[in-house]
Amino acid sequence: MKWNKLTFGILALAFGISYSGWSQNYTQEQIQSLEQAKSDKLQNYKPTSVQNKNAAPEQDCPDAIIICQDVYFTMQSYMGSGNIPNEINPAISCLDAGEVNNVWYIFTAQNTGIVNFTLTPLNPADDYDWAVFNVSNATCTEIFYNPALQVACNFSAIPGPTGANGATVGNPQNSAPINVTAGETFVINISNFSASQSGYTLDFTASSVTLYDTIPPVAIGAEHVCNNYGVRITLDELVTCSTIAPDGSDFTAQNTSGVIIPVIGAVGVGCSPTNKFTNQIDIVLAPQTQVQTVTVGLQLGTDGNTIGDKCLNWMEVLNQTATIQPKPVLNLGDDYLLCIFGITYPTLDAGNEWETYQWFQNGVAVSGANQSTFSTTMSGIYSVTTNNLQTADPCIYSDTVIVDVSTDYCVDNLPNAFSPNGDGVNDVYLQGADMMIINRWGQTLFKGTEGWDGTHNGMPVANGTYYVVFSFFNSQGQEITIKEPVTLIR
Ligand SMILES: [Ca+2]
Ligand SMILES: [Ca+2]
Ligand SMILES: [Ca+2]
Ligand SMILES: [Ca+2]
Repeated sequence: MKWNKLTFGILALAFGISYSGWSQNYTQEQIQSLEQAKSDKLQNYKPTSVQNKNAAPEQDCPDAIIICQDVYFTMQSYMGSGNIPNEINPAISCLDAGEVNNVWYIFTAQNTGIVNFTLTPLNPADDYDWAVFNVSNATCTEIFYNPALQVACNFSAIPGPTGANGATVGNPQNSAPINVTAGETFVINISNFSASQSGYTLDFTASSVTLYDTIPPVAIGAEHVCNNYGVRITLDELVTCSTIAPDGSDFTAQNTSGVIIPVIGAVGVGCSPTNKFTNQIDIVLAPQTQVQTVTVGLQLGTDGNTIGDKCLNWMEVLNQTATIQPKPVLNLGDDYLLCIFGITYPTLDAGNEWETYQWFQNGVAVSGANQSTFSTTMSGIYSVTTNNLQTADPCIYSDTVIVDVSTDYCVDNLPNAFSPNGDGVNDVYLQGADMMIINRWGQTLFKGTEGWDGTHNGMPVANGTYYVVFSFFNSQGQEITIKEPVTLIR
């Protein structure tokens, strides 16, 4: 039912509603005048929704205030429509102005019964409106498109208390209480059409159902986890990611011999800036080299709490056991920092105990490089990804090594002279180095790795200054050319 001037007038005519006894003692004429004034004002609201810069997160349905108590009181009401300014569609909601100076609440009925609430403005002259949407099987986004989600709504212009409280006789600003089934989830949009900054009280105490959780979370399982090496616990409900201390200090671990195993971190599985709740936590342990049965326990974390559910009911006990596997070690060794003179590129070795291999060069998978070793042919950043699928706990491991080439890595200076006179001393220049020899006019006299014997096309070249040129790629993929003088003296 959409309480606007027209429907109110029709109902008043049809049922001969008496207006005496209304909370604010408005006459029928005053009510009709108020509804008309709101209807007129509405014209100026379109387009109604305004995005405000410093919006509170709860002004958007996905970050609705989770109802965890019976009464909410705020001294200041909300302005604007949040960061998502158009969540309510005036065409399908009774909220004809869409989102206006609004805030969202969310609750899940803990049992079946009736939700009864009243919103009382601090300023009795304020006109608040509201709508309730069933999002048990819908996302916030669907509210805009699916009219079936709205289960109750009130847009009356009559100021003062409003709600789903059953005070409906002659009171267009009130609606019938809402029947809910255990487990159903609803969002409530509270909108201050008056745009005052005065706050309100939102009171659910007359409800016959509990709108919020009062029971601490309980762990219902634990297993070894590989990627965040340690123990993954599963909880009986969603917990708040921000109550999980990243340093793992909410948890303890010890093996069956009573040996304490250091907890070095904790990760909420799936937690992200947009996903604030999880029912699984990885308790990250210091790497172990033996199969062990580990019992994880709970303690007060460095964050000052344990683990809290959505209403911050705090976990009280944790006593879960899991058998953990040794943590495999994948190690490609130290970086290879190669002198440009006489380069021998390394063969990288991941070890042969893994199930599969994939080698990467500068972040790009090398096609067909699926063996335990990989022969590099140039500078770069090399990595390998392996897994240990042969165990019961599949996990992916990777390691990275840098192969870099530079004059910086050369112990000795480049020889700057040689004497190819056949005396067996210093007759060949830089044997083994991949280089080019040019003369002062840029003509190439030699190219190769076998060293230069001071000839060109089989003929000895004259004494004098020549240049050795090295060309290579560094680990950043940049082509580097180095040209140094060499004096030939026979
Ligand atoms: Ca919004
Ligand atoms: Ca109202
Ligand atoms: Ca709970
Ligand atoms: Ca904590």
